[in-house]
Amino acid sequence: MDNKMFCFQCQETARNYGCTKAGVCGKQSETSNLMDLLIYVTKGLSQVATRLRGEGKAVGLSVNHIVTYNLFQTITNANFDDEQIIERILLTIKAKEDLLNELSNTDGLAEAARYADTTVASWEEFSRTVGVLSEPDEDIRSLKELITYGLKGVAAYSKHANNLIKDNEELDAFIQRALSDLLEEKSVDELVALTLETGKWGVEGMALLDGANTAAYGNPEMTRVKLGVGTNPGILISGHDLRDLEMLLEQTKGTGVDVYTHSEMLPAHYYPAFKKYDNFYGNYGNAWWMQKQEFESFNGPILMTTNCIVPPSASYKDRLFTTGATGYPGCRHIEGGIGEEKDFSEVIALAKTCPPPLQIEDGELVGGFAHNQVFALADQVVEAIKSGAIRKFVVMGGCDGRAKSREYYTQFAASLPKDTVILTAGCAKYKYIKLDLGTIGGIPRVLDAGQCNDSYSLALIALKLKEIFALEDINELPIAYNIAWYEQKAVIVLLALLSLGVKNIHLGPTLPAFLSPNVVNVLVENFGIAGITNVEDDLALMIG
Ligand code: SF4
Ligand code: SF3
Repeated sequence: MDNKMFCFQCQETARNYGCTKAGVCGKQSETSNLMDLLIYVTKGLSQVATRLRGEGKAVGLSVNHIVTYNLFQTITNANFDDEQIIERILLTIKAKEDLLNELSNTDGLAEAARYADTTVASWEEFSRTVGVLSEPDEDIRSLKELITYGLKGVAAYSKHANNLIKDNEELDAFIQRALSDLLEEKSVDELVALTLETGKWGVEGMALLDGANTAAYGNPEMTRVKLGVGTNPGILISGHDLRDLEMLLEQTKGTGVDVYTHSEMLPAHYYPAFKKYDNFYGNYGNAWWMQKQEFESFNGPILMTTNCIVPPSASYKDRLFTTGATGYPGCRHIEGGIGEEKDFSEVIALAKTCPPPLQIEDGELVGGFAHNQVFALADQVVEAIKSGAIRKFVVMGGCDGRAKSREYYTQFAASLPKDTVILTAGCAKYKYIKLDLGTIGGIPRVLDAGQCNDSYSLALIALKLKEIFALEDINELPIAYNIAWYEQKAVIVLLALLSLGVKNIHLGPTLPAFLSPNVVNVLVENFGIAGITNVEDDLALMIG
């Protein structure tokens, strides 16, 4: 088949097989092919950097930041702007050539580490030879892509930590070693081992970000977040980057412009440091995929700090701004690297000319149950488990998405027995967080830890309960896992849970297209991974 592109990295991939003409997400084939080339040259840079470390030579932070930024830029719905991707490919080749000059032994380097063609016109044809399908063996391809997507996820998390001037150079060295390994011939067993190692480093990446966020903004605490709107014009901020939010709040102070969160930025309200801003109004709307109608009715400018961007309608495209690794052609991009103060004056000036947001709902929701807050409630929680008031926890974190089949998660949450508690993180929560599922002894039945990276908190909570109940195995806890996935951050969350020994995770609404039947078998046999069926049967299976 003569594909114009090939991408199968997300849950919404065409026919649960692969996007071959254009992405269901709106990614054009040219962009997809450029991204394949960007990953290729990033692997090349990583191989040279890994070799240099092997020779005992230092690799600068700037190289680490190039690698993680590039991986982040290729995550689903992060960047649609060919010009930005071309710029990254050129910059990566240049950085690699500079490092190559420092390397003593260049024997046996992969072609990607030698690739130095900066003639943009020649890339389209070449990029088609280095994409996903360039690996002919289905199982090797499956594992290599699984690892690549996990690395994209952990790269995104470490990028947010970097923005708060926190780095874990061992994690960066791992990311680069793994990318370099993906250029080599590897056996299935070696790649399975590398997959688990990627999960272990996923835990480290989430820990790095958790440490960075809490050091800068305090520990999330139980918080009521307004869902309605005020009378001032507003700016809607989406994505995961808390440093961008902090700069925006500082710059909007006293301007008469309110700031609202959308989708994955909702948990910012749970941090003590952001509560001091009077103009930090509340949350507007739902998960990423509802942005077309919600950005339209919001009326004011929207700032995307990370994925997920949906190709914008003309009605609000001139109000959509990108920053960081995100980009969309024709939308204004706010520049600013690590440690630099971004200038949001253009966004604020536009907001002042806009009418206030149109109210689409009212009331409030409750969240802020990251590890510190749950540990503070530990006595209550343990007592509720011992007394039988809480029979089971269900981890329902991950992503939301467009597919109608995801209504399953709303029904599943609503049908759970009243003595069960949902632990969540990520935008999957929008499927049930507004259902008003009540409380058990004052403990809400939906405990939202935060963004998808705050799945780290869910792991810490599980480990804490294991310690309190003196259990040998994390799987003896009364916790079921019913996780929804969409993009690559959910992949690293999954790998992180596997590396912590969590078994019997249910993954939906479909199993990833990039998992070959044999790789699925490995996951089933070793980790008890399963898909979902229907609410009734899954409730019987998971809750009993
Ligand atoms: Fe298709 Fe998903 Fe890739 Fe977009 S990110 S091109 S929808 S597989
Ligand atoms: Fe992902 Fe868009 Fe929801 Fe962080 S970023 S979870 S889908």
